[in-house]
Amino acid sequence: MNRRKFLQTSGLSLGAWPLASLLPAGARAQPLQSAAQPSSFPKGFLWGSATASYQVEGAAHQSGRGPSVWDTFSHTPGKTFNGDTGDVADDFYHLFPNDIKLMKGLGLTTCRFSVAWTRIFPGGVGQPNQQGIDFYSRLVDALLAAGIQPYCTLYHWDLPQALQDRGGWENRDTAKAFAEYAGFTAGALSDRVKHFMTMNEIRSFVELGYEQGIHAPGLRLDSQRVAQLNHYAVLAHGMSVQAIRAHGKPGTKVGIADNVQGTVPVVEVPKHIEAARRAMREQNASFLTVIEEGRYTDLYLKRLGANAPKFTAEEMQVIASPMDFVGLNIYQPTYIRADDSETGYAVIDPPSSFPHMYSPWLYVGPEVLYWAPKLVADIWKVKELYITENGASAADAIAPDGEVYDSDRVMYLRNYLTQLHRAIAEGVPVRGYFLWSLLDNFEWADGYSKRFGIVYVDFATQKRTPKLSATFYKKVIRDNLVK
Ligand code: GBH
Repeated sequence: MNRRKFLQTSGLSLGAWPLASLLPAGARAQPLQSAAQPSSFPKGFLWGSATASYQVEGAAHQSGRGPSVWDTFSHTPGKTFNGDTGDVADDFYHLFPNDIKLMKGLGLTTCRFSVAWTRIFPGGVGQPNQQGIDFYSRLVDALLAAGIQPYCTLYHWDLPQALQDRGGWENRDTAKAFAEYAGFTAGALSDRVKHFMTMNEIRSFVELGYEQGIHAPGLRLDSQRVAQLNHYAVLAHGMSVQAIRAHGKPGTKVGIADNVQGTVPVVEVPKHIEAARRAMREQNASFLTVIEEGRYTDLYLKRLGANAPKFTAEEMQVIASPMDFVGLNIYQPTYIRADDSETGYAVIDPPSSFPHMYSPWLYVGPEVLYWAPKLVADIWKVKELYITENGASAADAIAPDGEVYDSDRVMYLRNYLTQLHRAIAEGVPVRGYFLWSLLDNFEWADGYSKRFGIVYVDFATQKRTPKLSATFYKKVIRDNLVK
C-alpha cells in the first residue's frame, strides 16, 4: 500500500500527508494507532436486505398474477431439488407486514425487493392488472411507514411465460415489452420509490437459463444464439433505463443489480492487481463492460468469431444509456494472476481444499467485497455504488433451545463487511449494503435445500426465527461498524 492509500485507510485526511512526511520517524508512527480504531461506516450508510418476487412471495395464482417461466420450470419434474416450487415460498405476499416489523426490529434502513412482471402484465404485454400494482403499492407504503427506503428491481428472472412462448429473450420484441413494463411500473411507484434497478444478474438468467439449462426456461442453446439473446438482454436493460427516465417522477434514480465476476488479485502486488483490473473488463465483457462502455471488447468479439452477436451502432448507444448508480451482487471471488497470454491474466480455479459455504459454489473470499467495488469504481468512474446482494448459505438447524447458531454465516459476514469497510475507507463510493437475505427462501434450482436467511423459516408453518446472524447484523447496524 502506498503512503497516500495508507493514510486514507487510517482515516487521516489526504492533506495531512505532506506534513506527516516532514515529521521525525517517531512522530510518523501515528497512523498505525489510528488504523487500530474501530471501523465506522459513513453516517447515513444504508443497511438493508434483498429479496426477489418468486423466491419469497408465494400467492402464485392470486389477484390476477400470470404464469412466469419459473412456474413452468419448477413444476416440470426433475428441474428443482425435491420438485420444490415457489407456489407458497415465504408467503410474503400475505405476511409482509409482519416481515417488515422484523426488518424494523433489526434496524434496517432499506429493503430491496423485486416486482413480478406477471403481477403487473399477466401476459407480459397488454392491459395492466390493477391488483398487482396495488400489492406493490401497499408494500412500498408499509416500508416507508417503517422508515425503510424501498429499492425496486424490475426483473429478477420471472419472465412472463407468454413471452417465452414467443421466444423469450431470443426475441427482440421481449426487450421492447420489458421497457414498456418497466416504464409503466416506475410511473406507478416513483412517487414513493426513488431507486429502480432494471435487472438482476443478466449473466445468470442468460447462462443458467438459456445455455446450461439449469434455470428457467431450461434451454441449452449454442453459443451464437446465447450471444445474440445476451445482446437483446443488455439492450432491454438500456431501453428500460430510458423508459424509466421517461415515465418516472423527477428525481428517480436508475441502476442495475449486476453479478460482476468479482476479480481479486491473488496477491496484492502491482502485476496481479493490473491483471485483476484487465480481467474485470474482459470477464464481464457482455454485461457490465458493454453497459458502461457501449461496445463489446475486441477480445470478446475475437473469442466469439462467427458466433458474435449482430448489433447496430444505435443499439450500442441504447445499451450504454447512462445510469445513476451501479449495484453489485457479490458472493464468491474469482482469483486472478498475471500471465503473458493475450489477455494478460489467468483465472485460478479454486483448489479442491478451498473453503466454501453450504452451496458448493460459494467459496469464501472476503477480499472480493473490497476489490469488486474498488475496480468497478476505478475503471468506469462510477460515483454511486451499492452492494445489492451479499450473503451465504449455511446448514442451519434449530438447536434444542430453539435458537439457530449459524456461527459460520456470522464469520462470513464479519469478514466480508470488514473488507467492504476497507474499500469505503479508501473512498470507494459505496452507499449501502443489502444482505441476501432476510428470510430463508426458494433458492431456485436448489429449492428449499439451501438457506440464505438471517431469519430461519419453517416452511410448513411459516414461523420465523431470527438466527445468531440476525443478532450480529442488528449490532453492526446499531453501531454502524463491524467488530
Ligand atoms: C444470486 O445469484 C441471486 O440474485 C439470488 O436470487 C440468489 O438467491 C442468491 O444469489 C443466492 O444464490 O449451481 O454451481 O451452477 C448469485 C449468483 C449464479 C450463484 C449461479 C449460483 C449457480 C452455480 N449465482 N450460481 S451452480
